[in-house]
Amino acid sequence: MPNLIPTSLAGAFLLTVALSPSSCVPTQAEDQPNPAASGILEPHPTGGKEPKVWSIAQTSPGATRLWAENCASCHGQDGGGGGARTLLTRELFHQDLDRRFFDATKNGDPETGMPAFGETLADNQIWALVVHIRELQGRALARQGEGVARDGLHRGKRATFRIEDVVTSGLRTPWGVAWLSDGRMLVTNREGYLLLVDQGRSVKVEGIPPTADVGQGGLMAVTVHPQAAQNGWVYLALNDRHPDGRRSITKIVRGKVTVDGDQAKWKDNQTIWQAPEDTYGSGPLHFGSRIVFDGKGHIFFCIGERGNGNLAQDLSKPNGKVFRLKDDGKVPEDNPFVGREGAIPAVWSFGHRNPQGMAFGADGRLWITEHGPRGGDELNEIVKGANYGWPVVSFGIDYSDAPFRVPWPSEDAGFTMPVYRWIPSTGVCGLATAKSRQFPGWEGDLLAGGLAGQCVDRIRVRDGKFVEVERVMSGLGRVRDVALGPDGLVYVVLNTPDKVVRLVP
Ligand code: HEC
Ligand SMILES: [Ca+2]
Repeated sequence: MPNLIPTSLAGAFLLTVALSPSSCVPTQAEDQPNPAASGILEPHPTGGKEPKVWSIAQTSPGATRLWAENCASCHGQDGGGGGARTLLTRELFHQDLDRRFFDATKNGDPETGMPAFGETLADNQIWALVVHIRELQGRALARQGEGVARDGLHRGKRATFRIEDVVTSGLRTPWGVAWLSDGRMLVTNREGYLLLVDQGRSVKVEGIPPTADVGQGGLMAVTVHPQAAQNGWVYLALNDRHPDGRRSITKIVRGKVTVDGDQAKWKDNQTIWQAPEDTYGSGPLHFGSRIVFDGKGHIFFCIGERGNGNLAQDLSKPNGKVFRLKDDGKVPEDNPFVGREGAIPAVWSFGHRNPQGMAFGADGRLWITEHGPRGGDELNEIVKGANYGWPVVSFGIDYSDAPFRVPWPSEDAGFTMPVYRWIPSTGVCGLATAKSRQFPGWEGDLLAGGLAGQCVDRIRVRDGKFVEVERVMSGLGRVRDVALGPDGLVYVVLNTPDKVVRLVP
């Protein structure tokens, strides 16, 4: 049943949203503002069945004010306690307690004296308070020097390494790295050029297709075919400009890099995937886009929702999707939406916000990191045909501090939940799997870069479940990509300063 609408919240207007798959917000034109981003979602008519509902306050004070007015009297302004025990402990920071915190705030606990707020606060306001607690904890618990070198050495829990510069000039917002079969490194630069790096010297690869350098988009992923020694194919994800000059979207191409003396050239260019013409968009946000091979003749790639959250739920739009194709661009017949009317047949999974990292794990599972709103960054295991929930559910709140959603779907919504979520956010970006004799202590762990967080987090997952997280590097710049080199070293692509470094054990 819908929650009671509290009268005590001056000026707050509440709306209940049924979380069933059909509550997916209606599609809208690419150029309109994103209602999900502003926290406004169309109410869903509660059909015949009575679905579980979360109450959503459409307008609300920010989480900081909600905390000051409702919670600080007992928990302290900073969460350190007073009338209650401190919330600022490592044990209470664990993601497994998200639901316990939400339920405690909503339902209270007569035994401890924690009052119930389910009658006076909407569910998304309660969740915003949990995010606020996590942000207070994050600030208080940030270990001084975590991930930072002392005497030039990073001493982590399972590895000790130093950081070495690899490329320090000629880069402008470097985005991705990959290695040709002869060991030479390719680096994409977002504004639209590809560099070939050979023993510290770099040359531009001439003749790659033009890139639209728009906001967060431009030349993005570079990936080399696993059989490149035989076939030479290099794949690029680039922002392709529509002939109208105003709109653009990610396109996947492949070509071969040939070297002649001091010159490097892009040859035999082929388009592997191009979006339907009417889906090119003008927004500057959330492009994705990474490319990985599964070793079975397929590529997987991803595209962000371009600031239009609703389109992530629309299978006829490329926004907010993971795609799967044969390496030559043909659609595999066993893709989940082949034959579904209106659906783009290359789609493999949907309901994503901004997937900017992608990697196969040591056990063959496919992982993406998804840049969420404030507090909603996610690590997701990608499963055929699954819906990852954006923008209907989210762990994040609005950047303005306003409540947004509740993270959990109703029992029947069928959303796939993240295996790990970052609260506070790191601006999660590139992702790699540590499969290297150089880092035996990290074997099989995921290495996730963070932009705003300027960090690399090592995440251990086993059998698809979260085990532990450690910040292994921090404070050297915005981390755009993490990759494993052919030498077994971990390469990190930094922005501001723009450079490529590597971790040497
Ligand atoms: C009247 C005092 C009081 C107020 C007001 C209050 N709390 Fe509490 N809260 C407590 C006490 C007492 C506990 C039990 C913890 C303890 O043993 O100190 C508690 C426990 C909690 C817990 C559970 C921690 C755990 O270990 O699971 C959460 C989460 C929490 N409060 C959040 C809030 C939020 C959010 C608000 C504001 C909406 C709030 N509290 C307002 C007194 C209060
Ligand atoms: Ca999600």
